Amino acid sequence: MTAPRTFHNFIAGRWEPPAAGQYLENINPANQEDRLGYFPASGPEDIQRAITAAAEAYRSWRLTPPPRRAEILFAAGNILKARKADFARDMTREMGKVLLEAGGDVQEAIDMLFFMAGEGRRLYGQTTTSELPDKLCMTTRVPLGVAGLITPWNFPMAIPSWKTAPALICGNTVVLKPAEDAPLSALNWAHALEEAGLPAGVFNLVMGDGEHAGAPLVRHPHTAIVSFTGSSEVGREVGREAAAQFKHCNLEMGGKNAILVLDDAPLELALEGAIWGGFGTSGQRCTASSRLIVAKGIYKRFLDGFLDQARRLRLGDGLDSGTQVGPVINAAQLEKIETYVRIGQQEGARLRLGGHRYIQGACARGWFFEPTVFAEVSPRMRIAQEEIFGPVVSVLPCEGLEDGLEMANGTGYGLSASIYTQNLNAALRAQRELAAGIVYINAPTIGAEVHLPFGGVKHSGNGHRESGLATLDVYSEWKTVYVDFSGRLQRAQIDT
Ligand code: UN1
Repeated sequence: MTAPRTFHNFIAGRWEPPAAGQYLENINPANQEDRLGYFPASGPEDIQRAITAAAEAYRSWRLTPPPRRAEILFAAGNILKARKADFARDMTREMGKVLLEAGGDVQEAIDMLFFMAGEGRRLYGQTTTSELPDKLCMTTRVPLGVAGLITPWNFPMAIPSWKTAPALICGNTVVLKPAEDAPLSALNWAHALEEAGLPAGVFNLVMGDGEHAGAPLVRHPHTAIVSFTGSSEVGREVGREAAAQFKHCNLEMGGKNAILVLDDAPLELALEGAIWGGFGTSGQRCTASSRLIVAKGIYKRFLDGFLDQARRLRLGDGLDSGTQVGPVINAAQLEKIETYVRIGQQEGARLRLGGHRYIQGACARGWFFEPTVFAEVSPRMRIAQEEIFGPVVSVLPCEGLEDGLEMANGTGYGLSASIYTQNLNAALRAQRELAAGIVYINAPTIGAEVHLPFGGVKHSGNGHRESGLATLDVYSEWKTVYVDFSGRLQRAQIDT
């Protein structure tokens, strides 16, 4: 174990201490004795400096040809590839997910860099005809200015990459405020961009909490776009503030994602998917499969199998190769999960597995919670409606496809959803009817790829998408250009 170090913000190409000299300690959630170091507890003054630097850098970055911007993103992708193992280790230490998944998180950032770098030579617009002679019409994407990005701790490199890479390729400059529970991965991300040769001020990193660093970033009149991933409650505040100033605003929020298992589902496949979707990242994904809606003909066999597999999951430090489920992020999250377990019991759901903190052996030094399964959950119960963000899965019996779809759609959220069936008609009906931004067929509710749109309906989002080409619409806007080479005044709609 290394001695705690002190880390700094990255502003205008320099690593700088926070103005007020305050720091937050970053602790390994699997072992509170393992302290990763002190990271800036920044405030409005630091945010102001970063926005000033980003606004200054924007003047030349916006005019840098996109293929040149792309070269830097490609270089950053190669740096991440070379350091993937180290960055994954840092990630597991700071937020707990098992090493294999942390490697996937870094990989997602690599994928995003390469995908968006490719866009540097596309960023296609439209060229079209005119209703008038000797006239050409076209559209181009233009950047917005300074992008304020606020990211969560559960995908601490992937989500910063989802926002940073498209913002940069479109020609914006960036101020990133990562979650205070996982600043080291954001710092590694910043190092990769710096080493890749990004000009000073194009990307700035300001660490700290939401209240003191995040809110000033959203409120500042010079952030032209704000992009936030986190809870729906905070998202609502961000959206309000952005709306008041007519800023572009991208919100990615919670989920209460359902897997629908029909009677004809391939049982082993469905079980494997439900375990991975429910307990991967200790259930701390916005796409976690937190509800299993199971048709009555398969309910008993499915539940028995699920309990059996969940019981055998190995908890521990994510750095140990045998570990399948790591800790949860912090003590507050542990308490929140405990509260929901009590709520579920009071509501009359049957607690069939887990329900307690896990304090065996070395796990006593961390924030672990047993994989927890509630059965006979009914759709209106709070444990079937509210996002818990922990290793807690609710199993709901249903009659079949129609009933199951109604239950799946019966929450305020709509991020991802899934169905297991071998019936083609049922699968295709489900993909149409499921009220979710992402639908999986014969796979769990997690596993999105960077070249496809990611985001949800209802309280899970605000109509935008991250990833895929759709994200370009968040970080640019269209300019429509009419070129009249007739040499005379031509009046649209009139001179026909
Ligand atoms: C999240 O659920 O918080 O789809 C993000 C996935 C990942 C991203 C998940 N690629 O599982």
